[in-house]
Amino acid sequence: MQSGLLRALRLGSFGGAPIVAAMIAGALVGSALGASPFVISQKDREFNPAEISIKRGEILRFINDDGELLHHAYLSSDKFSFDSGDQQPGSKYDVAFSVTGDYTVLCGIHPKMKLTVHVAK
Ligand SMILES: [Cu+2]
Repeated sequence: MQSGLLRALRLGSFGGAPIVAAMIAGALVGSALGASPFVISQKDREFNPAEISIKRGEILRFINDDGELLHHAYLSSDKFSFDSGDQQPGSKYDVAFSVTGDYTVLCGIHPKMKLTVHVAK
């Protein structure tokens, strides 16, 4: 697919070429920086990473990476809330953060687990 795009560039429809070049650049940047969904591991009674900055509408994927422990990610605030329910080992739960703000996600089973989420516009 990429070689097809490059060939189109070389053959050069003058109006379309800059747009195609911008699309290729965007794809490369996206893969280099990582993209939504962003994986949050729950293991050894910690969220990893413990802090993350995303943009509104992007998705966090909570994965229980523990062998035996349940986890239960939740967020309760005036602006935005979610509740994963009890998560079995190996299970995942996706949350789209649709409202900008700074949030603290907690685990209903392990009170010391904290994840700070910054959601920008
Ligand atoms: Cu937990």
